[in-house]
Amino acid sequence: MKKVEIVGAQVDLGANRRGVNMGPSAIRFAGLAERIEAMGIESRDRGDLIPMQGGKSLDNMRSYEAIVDVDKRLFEEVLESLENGAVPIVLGGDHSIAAGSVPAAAYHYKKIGLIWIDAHADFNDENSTVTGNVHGMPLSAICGSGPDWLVDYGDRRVYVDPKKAVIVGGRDFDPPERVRLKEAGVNVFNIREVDTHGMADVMRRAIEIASDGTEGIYVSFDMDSINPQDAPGVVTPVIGGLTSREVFLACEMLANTGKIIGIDMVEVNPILDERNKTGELACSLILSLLGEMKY
Ligand SMILES: [Mn+2]
Repeated sequence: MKKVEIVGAQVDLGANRRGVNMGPSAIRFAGLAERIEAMGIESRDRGDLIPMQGGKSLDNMRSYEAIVDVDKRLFEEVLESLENGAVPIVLGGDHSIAAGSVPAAAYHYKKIGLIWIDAHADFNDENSTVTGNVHGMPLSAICGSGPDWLVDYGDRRVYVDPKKAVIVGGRDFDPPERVRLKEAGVNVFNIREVDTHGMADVMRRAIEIASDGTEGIYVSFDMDSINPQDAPGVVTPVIGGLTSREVFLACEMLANTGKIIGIDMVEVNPILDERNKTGELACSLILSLLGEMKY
């Protein structure tokens, strides 16, 4: 990897707890740019996107107008980075921002693999959602299962083939999500697969699926995939998560493929964090995805 471009998305409207809009600062404070430069990778910071004030809301799609607006701007930022020949690194923000970043990569490369490391499936639409929180919908929208208004890029809309999308570390899916995931054909390696077969085996299979017939792999990393003891600063913590060593291994294996075309690092909530522990871990995982090796 020769060149990266960092963009922050200060979005916390997709979740029901505020504060995750400060995630980009927390990850930058952990020394992101300095450590990338130390690896000899050229980096440029494109700054942060800030959501509009107000905007329309519905019970089953909270703050949808502001979220769609910021995702449209993020789409353009990510697309420009890709056109510059860089790997975009998107700092969230809640996971609703992936509906801006991933479709830009799908439009640019046409056929992409997607690895979604997350405790949740984020595979609801406006009918199946219980909470109305848009951060529970992006993967579904990206894969063409709706809500379509979340990925409305006109003639530039390219869905990710759900058969090339892989969820790793899932452990808190809503019952309707399980049905919808199956119908769509998304690949799921839940936490039990990791327990039973180990992260190395799970990632080998996940990478195989996401690389097969694609131009590269987009990695969308939700920090709530990790055990709350290691990553307490997240919006929706779920006990019994991946260990920090397991996620480092996943990132190192992804780096080794040389196929990473874009990265989201989302759901870091500094208000709920302990001395920026989660921000620092998120920063180190990005470095790991870029190929940093300290042993
Ligand atoms: Mn998520």
